[in-house]
Amino acid sequence: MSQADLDAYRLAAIDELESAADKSAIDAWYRKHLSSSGQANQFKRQIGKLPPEERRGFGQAVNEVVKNLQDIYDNRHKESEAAALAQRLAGEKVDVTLPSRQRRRGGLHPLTQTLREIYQVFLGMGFTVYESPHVELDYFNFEALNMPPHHPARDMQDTFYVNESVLLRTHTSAGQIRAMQKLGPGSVRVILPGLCYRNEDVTTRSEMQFHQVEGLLVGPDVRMSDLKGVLLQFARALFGEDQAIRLRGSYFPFTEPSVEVDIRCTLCGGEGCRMCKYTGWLELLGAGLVHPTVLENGGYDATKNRGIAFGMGVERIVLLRHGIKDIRQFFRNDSRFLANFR
Ligand code: FA5
Repeated sequence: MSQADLDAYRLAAIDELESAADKSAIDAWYRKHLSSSGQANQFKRQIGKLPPEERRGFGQAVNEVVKNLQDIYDNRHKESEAAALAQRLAGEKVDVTLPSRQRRRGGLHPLTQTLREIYQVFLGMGFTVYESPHVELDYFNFEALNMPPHHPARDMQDTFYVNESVLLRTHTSAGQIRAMQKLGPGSVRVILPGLCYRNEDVTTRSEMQFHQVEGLLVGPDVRMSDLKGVLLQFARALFGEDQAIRLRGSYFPFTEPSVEVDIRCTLCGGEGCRMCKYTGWLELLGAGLVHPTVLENGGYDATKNRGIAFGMGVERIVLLRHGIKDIRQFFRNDSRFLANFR
């Protein structure tokens, strides 16, 4: 092993390092030459085999070669790290002058907005929300509500039947008996919201599917004045503090007495206009004292308990609140219509 071999090795190793194209080639070069089992270290092992007078000079020469290669490697390694970083940053370049992309904001459907307000009003009066099935038994939708088979009042609600005993609920009153049976005497103060279905012609005021919110309050001391108080507070919360309501006698098989509840016309303030057909009043909902038969079907002793119940159509309320003329807009999903309510 001579000085000349050492020089030749050094130059070849430097050439090899310069032609290493990327980080992994540089790492491989390091393992081949400078690691403990690398070629440069093998020269050190040769030193002991030389005649004693040559050892020192050759040892120094080997050390210089190893140091020289290590320095060149360190530089090359730093360069390759810097190049990799520069390449990564180039890929992440952000053009801060680009105009931002327009985001299209969504919003709550007007029905959802009003439904949530209705929940808030009744939650504030101590009611809780009770949900009941859309696909319902004839028993809960009609029979338990004092409408046995062939009762003429069934014709008031054109019904989608699934089979003889199963139907799509025509009103949220179908949940009344379920709530009474589930919650037990003394604790029924619930609203029952949700979609109802009727096999009706679709017009500007009627849909085949629409939302109702039912209210039901049962207890030993419940009376008609509670109904009036709850509904007056509700009307004022939704339609303004100076709202008035009016109760008119009506008929539902599941309430006795039954009433229709009107609010003062929101357009003319009661003067009379086309919207209220010059009566000064707009129909809001149906209500009454729960019929004793219905209380008994719900598991209550009708001699000791009374109940108030009401049921409102949410679409009609939203029509009134926003002056919308056509109920069909709600399910058409026209974003131009919906954008008005963001
Ligand atoms: C009922 O459904 C009774 N269950 C309400 C009730 C509950 C009375 C508790 C007494 C005690 P009615 O069929 O009138 O009643 O419907 C109530 C409301 O639902 C209507 O005032 C109306 O706002 C809404 N509604 C009824 N049919 C439709 C329809 N096809 N499209 C949109 N809304 C409707």
